[in-house]
Amino acid sequence: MKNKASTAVIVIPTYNEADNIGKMIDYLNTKTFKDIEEKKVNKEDWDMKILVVDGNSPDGTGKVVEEKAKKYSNVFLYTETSKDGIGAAYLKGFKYSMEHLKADFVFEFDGDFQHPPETIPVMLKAMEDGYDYVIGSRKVKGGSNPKGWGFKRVFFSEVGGFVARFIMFFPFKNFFKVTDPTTGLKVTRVCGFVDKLNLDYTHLYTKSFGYKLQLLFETLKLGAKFKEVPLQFHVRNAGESKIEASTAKDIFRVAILIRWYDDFTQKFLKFGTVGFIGFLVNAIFLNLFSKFLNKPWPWMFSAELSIISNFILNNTWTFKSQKISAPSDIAKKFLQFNTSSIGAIIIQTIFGTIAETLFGTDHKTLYLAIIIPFLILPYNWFMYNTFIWRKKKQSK
Ligand SMILES: Nc1nc2c(ncn2[C@@H]2O[C@H](COP(=O)(O)OP(=O)(O)OP(=O)(O)O)[C@@H](O)[C@H]2O)c(=O)[nH]1
Ligand SMILES: [Mg+2]
Repeated sequence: MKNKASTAVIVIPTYNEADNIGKMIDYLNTKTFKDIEEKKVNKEDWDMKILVVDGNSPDGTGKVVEEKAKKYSNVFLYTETSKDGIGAAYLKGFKYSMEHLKADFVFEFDGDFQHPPETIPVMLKAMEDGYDYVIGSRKVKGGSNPKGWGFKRVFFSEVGGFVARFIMFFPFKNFFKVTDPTTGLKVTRVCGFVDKLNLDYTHLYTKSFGYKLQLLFETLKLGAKFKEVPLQFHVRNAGESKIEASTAKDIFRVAILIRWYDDFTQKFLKFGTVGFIGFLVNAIFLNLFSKFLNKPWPWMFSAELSIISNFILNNTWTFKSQKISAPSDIAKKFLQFNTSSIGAIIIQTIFGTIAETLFGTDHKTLYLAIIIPFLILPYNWFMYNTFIWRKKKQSK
């Protein structure tokens, strides 16, 4: 039995692209989609559609698309009231593709011939292989920047891309996997990914080009199986560039906002702050108890007090989303927390006592300042995330 063909919608935002869009629609339909049909690169059947999201261009782009829609039944036009930013245009396009065009996959694609149409079948092939999110990268082998780009544009693209990558992902695995975060050529699986994204464009940090970073980050966060294919990026065929002068600044701002507001970052920063408060509690009581108790007791008791402080602050702040509030649960969790913290108390008491024995009792706070970040913090982060405030597994 033949499998049902999947639908892929090539979403093309346009603003004053009258000299390009007609040629692009013809090219896609007569050449690219024919190649796909003839399975030059692909194995499966594809139902290919084109959706142009036009920012009500004054140059008649919409008219050109309307004419083409009469000629080809797979061409659709969505006209915005006015130019609203490329990010907003894409989200409107995604929504329309899902609601009206039965999209299984959506492409982000430029209509000015900067993205070679020949890359489309290659990207679909990756989707056939089970990927959820495939982007065209100028940085992998076989990919390239346009020959005609001046130094300034290359510089901004290279440095901007790297800085964005660094801010958003370093030091985690996506930093190494995503080589070209500002690329414009992408395809995303709808089921489980586009349909899980927030497509209300008012949630974007920017409606302009920087939305690329936000969508990239959010899609990867959904656990998309991701791949890059080489992109030979060209200079535009005709018409004027719409790249805004503020793009570089905007990309930088968006990358920072994405990283800052990410749950993990917030949790980590709060964890650090709570840890620091815990350290202060620990240090104050270590010194206080040392006035009337002999080692190892001050180490042990002050550690216990910092553990109580950490539990309260982490439960009400750092891990608020997984907060435990019923009194019996709190008691249970606190006991569990304390049990898992016994390791921390033991580590601290042993190393503190050893340090005092070897180097004298004058520098207790210094010993503590070394023991906590290097031994206790990694131990706690692991224990908290693995046992205490472990996220419940979400069923897919
Ligand atoms: N609907 C809509 N389309 C836009 C908007 N801004 C840009 N576009 C289109 O989106 C495509 C990609 O835009 P950009 O990559 O930002 O800029 P560009 O004009 O292609 O820049 P060059 O690389 O110099 O060609 C272009 O073909 C534009 O016509 C917008 O606000 N609304
Ligand atoms: Mg362009």
